[in-house]
Amino acid sequence: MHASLDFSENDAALDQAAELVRAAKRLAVLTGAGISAESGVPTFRGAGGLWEGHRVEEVACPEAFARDPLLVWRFYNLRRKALRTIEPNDGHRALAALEARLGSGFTLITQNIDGLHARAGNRNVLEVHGRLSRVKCSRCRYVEDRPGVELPELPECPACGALLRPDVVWFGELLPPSIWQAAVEATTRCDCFLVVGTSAQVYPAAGLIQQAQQAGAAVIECNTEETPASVLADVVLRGPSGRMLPEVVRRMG
Ligand code: BV8
Ligand code: ZN
Repeated sequence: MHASLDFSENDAALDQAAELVRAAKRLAVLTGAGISAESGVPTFRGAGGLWEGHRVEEVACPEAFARDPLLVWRFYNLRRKALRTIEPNDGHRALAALEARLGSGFTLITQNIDGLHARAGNRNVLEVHGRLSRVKCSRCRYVEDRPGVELPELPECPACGALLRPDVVWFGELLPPSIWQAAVEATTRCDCFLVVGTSAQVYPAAGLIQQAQQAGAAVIECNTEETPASVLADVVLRGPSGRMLPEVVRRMG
């Protein structure tokens, strides 16, 4: 539904954001489920904290997988199937345009596991919570990435026969150390930090926003709602990223 967009209540903020991004030597971006909402991917919070009828903390954790691997696999297979029909939206494409423009001065840190940033053309993407299309063995080091393929209900490792699991970071699990390190480094070195579509409730990712601000970066938030990040932001773009981000890029000239 692309009604003719009235930017009036965001006009000044959009100009300020365009100015800050244009002046940035190093831009770091943190995205959450909200940037994929306009691609039809349900957000965690939007459904009242439910994903396909489950409280995500109850299915996205090692204990749930140990207790009921079938339930967890059904939850993830549903989302893997959805990956086949979703496409990047204009918000993803605006971030790809920013990377094309800024080159190595651009770092994209995403909490999303839908792979849409890579499909939109971004190359330097730090997937701090893993990737839904990738599975790994729960025992040996076997890993495979077969996007769009729905796995049998309880997939077994071809190398050792143990259960395969989604290669995503569950609650209570560590983020991949080298990816997390790169995310922290990009955050503390950037002079502009753009946070898009995250409720800023899941740590340690949400902590990057404060780290950017304390490192002296200008913080821009794009979100349809108020979040804990809003008070940390120098500029707030209160609207859908699929419309706000392309407008920032347009105003950069
Ligand atoms: C760790 C992969 C520990 C799985 C995910 C108590 C206090 C503080 C922290 C904790 C605590 N208890 C436990 C913790 C730690 C825990 C945590 O933070 N819990 C939260 C719930 C309190 N964190 C962890 O467990 C992390 N690991 O801490 O390890 C440790 C330490 C040492 C040694 C060993 C262990 C691991 C966290 C990663 C969990 N995995 N995902 C999967 O996806 O299935 S997190 C998952 O939820 C998503 O990946 C995503 O990151 C998160 C949802 O957050 P958002 O992306 O922000 O999405 P959300 O729906 O919430 O918000 C959407 C936003 O978009 C909204 O603001 C909305 O307004 C906006 N929006 C909507 N539409 C649009 C829009 N904006 C713009 N445009 C639109 N169109
Ligand atoms: Zn194995």
